[in-house]
Amino acid sequence: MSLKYRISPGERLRALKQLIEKKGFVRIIEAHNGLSALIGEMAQIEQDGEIIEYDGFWESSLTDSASKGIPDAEIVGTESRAHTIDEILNVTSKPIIVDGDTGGAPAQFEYFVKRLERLGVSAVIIEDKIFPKRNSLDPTAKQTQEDPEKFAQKIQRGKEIAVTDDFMVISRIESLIAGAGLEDALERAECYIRAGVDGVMIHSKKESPDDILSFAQAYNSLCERLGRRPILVSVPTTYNLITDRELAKYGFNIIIHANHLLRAAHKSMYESARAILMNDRGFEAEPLCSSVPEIFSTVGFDVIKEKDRKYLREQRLSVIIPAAGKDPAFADRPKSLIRVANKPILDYQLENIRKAGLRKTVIVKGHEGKQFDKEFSDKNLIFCNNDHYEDKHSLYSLFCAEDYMKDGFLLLYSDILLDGGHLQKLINSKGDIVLLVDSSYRYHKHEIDKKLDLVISKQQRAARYYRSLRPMGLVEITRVGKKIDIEVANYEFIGAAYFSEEGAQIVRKIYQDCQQTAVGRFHEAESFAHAGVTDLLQEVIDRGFMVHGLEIYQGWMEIHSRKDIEIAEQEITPVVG
Ligand code: SPV
Ligand code: MG
Repeated sequence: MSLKYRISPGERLRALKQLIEKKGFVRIIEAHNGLSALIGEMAQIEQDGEIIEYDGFWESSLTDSASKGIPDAEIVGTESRAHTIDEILNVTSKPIIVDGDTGGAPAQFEYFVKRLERLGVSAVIIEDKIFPKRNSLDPTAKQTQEDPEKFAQKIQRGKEIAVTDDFMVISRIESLIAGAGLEDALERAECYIRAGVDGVMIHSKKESPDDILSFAQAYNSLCERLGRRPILVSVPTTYNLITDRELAKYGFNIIIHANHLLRAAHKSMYESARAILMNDRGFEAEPLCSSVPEIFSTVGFDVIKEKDRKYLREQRLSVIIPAAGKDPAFADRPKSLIRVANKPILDYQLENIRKAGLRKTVIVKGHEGKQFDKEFSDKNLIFCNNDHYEDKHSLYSLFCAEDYMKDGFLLLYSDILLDGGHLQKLINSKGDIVLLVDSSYRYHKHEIDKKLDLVISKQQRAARYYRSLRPMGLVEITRVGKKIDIEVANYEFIGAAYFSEEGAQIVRKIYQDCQQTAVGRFHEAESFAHAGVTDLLQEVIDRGFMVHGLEIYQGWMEIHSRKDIEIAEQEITPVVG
């Protein structure tokens, strides 16, 4: 899902300070490449009804080097480190703290600070050792500390380069690692605080947290004396029995789990590699590995596939507008060409169809069909003729465009104006036959001057017209038609419906079947030949197929009278916006 996590560099940079202020302490997980960072971004547990996750990343020198097969001794250069940092930033949204090793020479550190801040990194931690440092967890490596005054100067130079107050330069005190003791650590802390550092990391490789807890207590007193308390950072790799919350109680504000994802990967990789050799096949290694679909899902391959499908579907999907009928109120033209604010309704519809990403529009013409040729001959539309518009009804008209239904279609009545977003939601809804239904028909209809297409849903939701945070949802439809009692209905079908490839196949098959077999009344129609679209939909439901309703309660209007036109003209901006 790597495309999902997006944030501007500035916003991400600020987030670390904000989180510390809000929560008191933050939990940070190591990342050494895009994949480990995605795992750190997504990892979540629920505990006592609370979601717990990591607050950000530690771009570790140990794990960045190790993942390249190189020792942690300032051998991997700045360019390579910047590349890893960028890889992590590229796929995540949480703040990042970079392990700056010794920071190199002061001038190198200045350039590094400039670069990190520009990228959106929130903090850099540099350790008070002499270049080239050796990893602090090695029990036998020689650890040489830098002169504190010289180190303080490097901190100052870094601080001067940062352009925002949000970017933090944190000093890492190595006195406990180098065996110089608590006193030395505290003296250095004072020196670095006076130099303007934003935080102090106290490191230890002991299994007991006693030393760093003593430091934390003395640090709090020191800061009280100095009148400023830079945040305090701990890396509990070796003293790992103490919990993050306990460390926070001692005053630690940033707790870094510095190498676990790399060590976990290393172990599984090693064991899997051996398991294949030992068994001469991959089967035994499987339990040690994530599945390929899990990897696909983490990196967002499934999202790409879904988008490919969506765009392909949108390209192939036809919009069918049956516009053959004659409306007595506007007898001189097809309904599509009724003008609202000087523009035919069809123009508004085409604009929304385009916004929804759909390409193919099919118009079924009949009454005064020639008028389309004058106005719409150059608009890349497909026309079908309904020569029986005077004696047949909407179902027949729709099926005049049957040739364009195969890849799925969107049915749009010719006399409705609606918000483009509704079409987009309709074609993205997760149903095969989905009608756009309005839950506010009882309140909104200015004059109920025609029989409405009403809908009863399985889920009995009260009709509503008020605003609600409840997301637009799909409801299952049990009845649809004009003869439903308005008091019993839950919705009005507004005249826009989506049929997926499968949905289109279902309605076509049932239509063809009914053509052969239907006798006498057909639902609300006197015969199948005179059926409306809703009669076929009821037949689909009665045959056991699922028809859904996607609820809306505003952002559309039906044009039936001159009064409707007046209302639409007053509201035209929000209606088509
Ligand atoms: C790192 O993760 O690279 C660190 C922490 O600097 S430690 O390895 O404990 O020194
Ligand atoms: Mg390091």
